[in-house]
Amino acid sequence: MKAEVEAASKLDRQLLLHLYRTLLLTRAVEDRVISLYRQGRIVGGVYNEYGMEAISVGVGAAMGPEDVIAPSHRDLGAILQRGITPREIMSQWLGKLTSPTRARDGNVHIGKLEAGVLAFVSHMGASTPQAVGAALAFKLRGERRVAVASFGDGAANTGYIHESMNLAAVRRLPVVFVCNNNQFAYSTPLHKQLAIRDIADRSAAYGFPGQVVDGNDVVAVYLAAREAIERAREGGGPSLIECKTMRMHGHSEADRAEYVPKELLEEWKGKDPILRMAGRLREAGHLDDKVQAELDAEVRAVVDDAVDHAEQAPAPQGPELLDDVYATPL
Ligand SMILES: Cc1ncc(C[n+]2csc(CCOP(=O)(O)OP(=O)(O)O)c2C)c(N)n1
Repeated sequence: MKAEVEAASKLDRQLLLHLYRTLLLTRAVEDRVISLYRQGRIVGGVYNEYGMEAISVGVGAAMGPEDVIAPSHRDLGAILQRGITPREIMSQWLGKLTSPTRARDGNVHIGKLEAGVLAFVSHMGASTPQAVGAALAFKLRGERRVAVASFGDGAANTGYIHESMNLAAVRRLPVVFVCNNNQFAYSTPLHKQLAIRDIADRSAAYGFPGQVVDGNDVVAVYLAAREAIERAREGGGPSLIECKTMRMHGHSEADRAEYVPKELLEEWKGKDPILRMAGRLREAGHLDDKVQAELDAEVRAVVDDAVDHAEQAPAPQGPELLDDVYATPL
């Protein structure tokens, strides 16, 4: 805890409270999505980053306004900070026309180019070449922009990601690879998918820096991401950040995850990123009961508003299905 407080003291109160509020908002949005799903109001699978929020929140906060992210299915904290609103997120889950995909999907396949969010590709690993492609374009155009590629420990073992890392290294591209290592790829535990301890070690084989970060410590993630993003922006090339964490829910909300040892979940419950950040903020004198109550009320109001908005938003009628599928003939 002492080291955490010291690291946090390097950041100003406003930024620390922004990180904390975004952690709270991310969890509140996802809690509501889960309850809507359990009420049968969401069709399809529900995936979330419960207990892993520090990764997407820390990375999202470190990105610049012109940067882009190719997110994974557990990156809501970053997506919210790119300016995709809770209203749009709820519209997406409820399959409404006000969602970024305009009701073409009621799931995590969210993307909005204007916000720098490349649409999530369902095939594990396949989003990463998109980030590398964006980074190549930034470099060729001489733009000081950075692409972030975010993926899980399972996706890390796909060919896509190896090829992406190699190309990024050879061309010294402004891309930051962020791996959320939550110890399971669906039901496959780490020891059945990796023969090494740290995925971060692979970066040395490609020729760029890699580091392991405590993925439940939002300040540690933020500081590592900020350093990597700035290095990339200054022409220093790619890097890999492996954030160690634990998937606290099932792979999706339909998965009871009975294959995960109960003791492991108990152990990680004590490392909850929101409770940890709250403790640190209180210790530094930035948070008390009053500020906490204000934040809770504000976040609840934002989520209530998002659900009301999405419920009242128009649903697709059918003809919209062909919008954006065919080019308009000249
Ligand atoms: C190529 C491919 N194989 C399998 C799947 C089905 N699938 C979706 S998510 C997932 C687990 C991914 O694990 P990981 O990359 O560690 O991410 P996590 O879900 O743990 O965040 C699987 C097997 C898929 N979408 N794409």
